[in-house]
Amino acid sequence: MKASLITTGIFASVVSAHFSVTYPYWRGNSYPTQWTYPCGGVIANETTDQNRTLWPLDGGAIAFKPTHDWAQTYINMGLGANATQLNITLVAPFNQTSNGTFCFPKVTLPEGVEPKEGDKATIQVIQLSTRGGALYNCADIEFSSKAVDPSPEVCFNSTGVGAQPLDYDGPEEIKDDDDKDDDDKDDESSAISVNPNTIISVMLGALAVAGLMA
Ligand SMILES: [Cu+2]
Repeated sequence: MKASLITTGIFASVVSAHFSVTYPYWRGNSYPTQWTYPCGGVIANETTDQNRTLWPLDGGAIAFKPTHDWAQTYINMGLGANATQLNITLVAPFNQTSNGTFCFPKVTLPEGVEPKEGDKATIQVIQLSTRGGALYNCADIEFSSKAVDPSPEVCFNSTGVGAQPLDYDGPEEIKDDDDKDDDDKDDESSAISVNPNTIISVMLGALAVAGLMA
């Protein structure tokens, strides 16, 4: 009896956790099957295509709502109307901390990715949670010059949420480091500043401002 109660408790916490993608609006509710690669078990079809969002040609906002205290987070993209290869990194991996709404106001496209008006793509958000479970969500987009930025009610960063880049600086960047710099705090800030994805720095800056205001 005790065992079954514990099992029920675990099951309930798994179902109530997970995350949603609020902008671009996700392909569909994936909560029951969110661990299924590549899009949380939500298969693209005519109905889910109604959730496709117009997104700027040079990149746009991405917002999601995690419910785990922390999760390693990856944001990728695949090109095409029904992309199965989601192998373009949009945001360098980071550790999401605390809960609420996360928003990257402007995720730019990597060099060489130059979509044309009307091209379609899928954005994939992956979260690796506390126990190692991988959770997936997709949001389908159409690149368009008519895309409108989400409202501040949709794209914002909740008080207390954070994003710490998962850095691997690599040999080249270690060479660039100042060897005389022994201060831990300085090391931390330089790790953020050398991260190739400035979006995260921008986000951290925004969060710092939000923290000062709170
Ligand atoms: Cu969960």
